[in-house]
Order: sequence, then C-alpha cells, then structure tokens
Amino acid sequence: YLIDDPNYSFLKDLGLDKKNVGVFNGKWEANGQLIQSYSPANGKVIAEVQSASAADYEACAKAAQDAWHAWAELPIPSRGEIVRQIGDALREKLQPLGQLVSLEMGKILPEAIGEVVEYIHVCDLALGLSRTLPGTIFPSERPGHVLIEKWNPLGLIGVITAFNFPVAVFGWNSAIAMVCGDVSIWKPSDTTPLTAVAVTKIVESVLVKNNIPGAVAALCVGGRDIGHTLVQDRRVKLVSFTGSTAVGQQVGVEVQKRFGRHLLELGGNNAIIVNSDANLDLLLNAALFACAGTAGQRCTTTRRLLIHQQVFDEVVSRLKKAYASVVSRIGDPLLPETLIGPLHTPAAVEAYKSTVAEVVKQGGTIEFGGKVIEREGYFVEPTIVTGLPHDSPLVKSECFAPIVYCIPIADLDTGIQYNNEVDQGLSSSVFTENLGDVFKWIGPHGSDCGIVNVNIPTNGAEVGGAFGGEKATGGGRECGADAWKAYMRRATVTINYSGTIKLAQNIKFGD
Ligand code: UN1
Repeated sequence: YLIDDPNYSFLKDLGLDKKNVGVFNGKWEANGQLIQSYSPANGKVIAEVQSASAADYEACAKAAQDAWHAWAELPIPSRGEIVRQIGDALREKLQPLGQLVSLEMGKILPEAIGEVVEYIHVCDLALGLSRTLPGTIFPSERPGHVLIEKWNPLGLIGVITAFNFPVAVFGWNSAIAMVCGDVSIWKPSDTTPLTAVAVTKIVESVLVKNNIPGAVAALCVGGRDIGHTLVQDRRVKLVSFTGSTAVGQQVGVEVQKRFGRHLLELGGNNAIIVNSDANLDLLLNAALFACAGTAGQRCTTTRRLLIHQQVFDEVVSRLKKAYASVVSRIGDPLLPETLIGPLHTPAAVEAYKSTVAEVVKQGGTIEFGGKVIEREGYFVEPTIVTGLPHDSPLVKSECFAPIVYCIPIADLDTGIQYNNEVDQGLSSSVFTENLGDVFKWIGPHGSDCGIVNVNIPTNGAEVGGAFGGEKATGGGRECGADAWKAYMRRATVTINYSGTIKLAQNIKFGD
C-alpha cells in the first residue's frame, strides 16, 4: 500500500488509513464491498475504502432527512458562516488534499490544488449569497394585496460526481446547496473514493465544531447500485449528476419519471476556432493546455481545432513542436517538472488505443503521438490528428483522452457551423482580433454552447460564471450568480390585507 510509504505521508495528514470507511451519516459506518484505490501513475494500491451497502444508503438518507429540519431552520447567514469555515478548513488542507487528488486522480499538482481552490472560491461565493439571497416583492393588481416570491430549500439532494474533478464538482454543489438549506448525499466516483473520504472529513470537522449533525453532508461511496438507488429515491428532490452523456440521459429520464429535479453536466466536444487574423502565439499557448492538459480528461478539453485554411499548416506544425517540447514532461503528476499526468484507468487507455486505431482505419493522419507510453501507470502520448472530415462520427464523439482533431475551415461562418454540428454543447472558443467577429460569435448565430470564450482556452472556467452546457451536455448550470435557484423551490405568495376578497383580472363571481 502506498499509504505505508513515507513519500505519501500527506495521506495521514488527511486522516486517511490503510482501510477507510466510505460512508458517513453523522457516524462513519460501512458494510459494503471493499474498494481498492489505485494510483494511475503506477497502478499501485494507495489504500482501501469500504463502500456502502443498500442498508448503509438507507441509513444515510434517513439521517440526512432528520438533519434537514434543524438545518433548514438556521438563519441563512448562519449557514453561510458554516460554509465560510469549510472554506477555511480547506485552505488549511490545501496542500495535502491537492496531493491526494494528484495521486488518486492523476492530474498534475498545480491543477489538483487548483480544483481545491475552486471549492474554496465557491465557498466564498456561497458566503456572499448567504447575505444576499433574494426574494422579490411584486406589485399586485388588487388593492390591499401583495405578491411575494419566497424561496425555500428543496430538502435532501443527491450529488453524483465523476473521477476527473473529484473535489471541485462536489464543492460547487455542496457549498451553494448548504447555504440554500439543503442536506446532501454525495456519491463520488468509485475510482476516487479516498478524495471523497478526505473531503468529507474536512466538512465533518467544521460541522462537529458547530454542533451541526454530520448527516447534513452525508457520503455514500459506492458503484452503480448506489447511484441507481439514489436516482430512484423519491426523497431525493434534486439529483445533480456529472458524467457521460449516455448515463446522464438515463439519470435524467429516471428522475423525470418521479418528477424529481435533475442538474446534468454531461459530455463535451469542445472546439477552438482559429480565425485567419488570430494571434497565433496566444493560440498556441492556449491550445497546448486546452488539448493536452489534464491528459485530455476535462469535460472542457478542446477536442477539435477548427483552423482557417490560411493558417492551417502553420498552426499544425507549431502545435506539433509545442507537443514535442512537453513529451519529456509527461510523468508522475506529483513531480514539479511534470506537465501531463496519466490517464485515470486502464479502460481509458483502451479507449484511447481503439480511437487511434479507428482514426488510422478511416484514413486520418496521426500528426503527433498516437502511442501508449511504455512505463508503469496509464500514460499515453498527447495526439494530433488531421485528415478526417469535420462530420465524421469519430470527430463528433468524445474520447476522454488527449486526442485533438485539426480541421480546416474557409471562414468564421463555416467554423461556427462545425462548432455547432455536434450533439454536445459545453464549451467553445474563438481566437480573433476582430471585434465584429467576436460579436457574431457570442450572438444568436454564433456558438450554441453554454461556455463561449474569446482568446482563451475552452477549459479552466472560473466559479463566478455559470458552468454547464446545452444539448447533449444536459442543460444544467452550476456556480455563477443564480445557480442557487436549482437548489431551492419557489413559492408565489399572495397576501390579502384589504379585509375583502377581490379576484384577479377583476372577475366578478356572484353578486
Ligand atoms: C469538468 O471537467 O468536469 O472549466 C469540470 C474547467 C474546470 C471545471 C471542469 N473549471 O475546466
């Protein structure tokens, strides 16, 4: 076990052990299967986590529901104060938690720390919200009446997160939902269970200090069975799901069947359009991070470069040089010189291999990379492909690996058409110096994505803006100024203080 290795002593700083309990309902108790957590950098077991049985899930749901009553009665600024303290507790554990994310997920340390920072930022955002949560009073058409929009918490919500952002995506949901007065059950990816246990221990420490029941933020490590139970559970008012489009579609349908709410953050197939007037230095710098960073494992990773034909050859050849310069810096994500870590699982390596093979079969050219790296762990070469048609099924599907398709375009309109022709609608960017083209890009006939950038990568969004996408990306939004609405229910209240009954629209009923 890597946890016994003194190089990984940060695991102990996070309260982790060789064998960890993966269920928290105020108490730590689990009776499900033992899951081994592997480091994708070397395939070795870090430590083990006992997952949830069906009965453990039930205990979480009951405890969380019980905890809700007191939590919902707390004044909203008091809940904000708890979230502020969670932000501070995360600041204290920033380094070890970042190291754990890097070790267990496989992203490089600065990016791993960055995602803990994203959680801290959303705590700050939620704290502000706790002092400003709105509720409007509208004028009534009836004398002596008033219309009030009153927002109340939903109650119990479920948060299902993916391996690639094992801290931030939970944080986006949890911090805002807590301020809104909701309680949650978190089902993390079963390949990043240690991170989920460590995060929950940090949240627990703050709850305990403030005499708040721990079940306000329950944890249920588990696989598909637990996810399925949570999705079907009528007590769970909102299911926030991050993952593949295929699974997300099923989640959406199942939740809809019981008239629950869903917030879906599904696949992306993000493009950067390179205009003929683009600043290519800027573009190359951005594209390297956008296409190859995080080993292609962000839902916001750039999968397609739509390049004006005038600069196509130059961009491809400079991108190849940029890739060549980072090949020596693929490796252990915890080392400071590393820029690109491994893929997360052997299955991801297989998906990469079969996509590359299919590219070749369909007549595409591997301009760079294309091979699995012979070393321990799950490393692949970042890969550049040319020669496939813009509308080929390969180009239109998402492979969660560092493969980018370079496609020539005749003009911006063609670029926008290609950008929009895929099923997914998460992120997009244009590189241009032309103001008119910027406004075309962000206008009604521009990008149809939820994230529409100019002169920056498609990935690396800040928490101040709403995050999420259209079409097969699922339509959900997290973070940003009005994300809280997804975690609350709205009541329209009409109060009559006139002493007489008057009907709206001045309807006369009877004498
Ligand atoms: C994800 O890949 O699931 O915009 C989330 C970004 C990050 C979040 C990505 N802030 O790339």
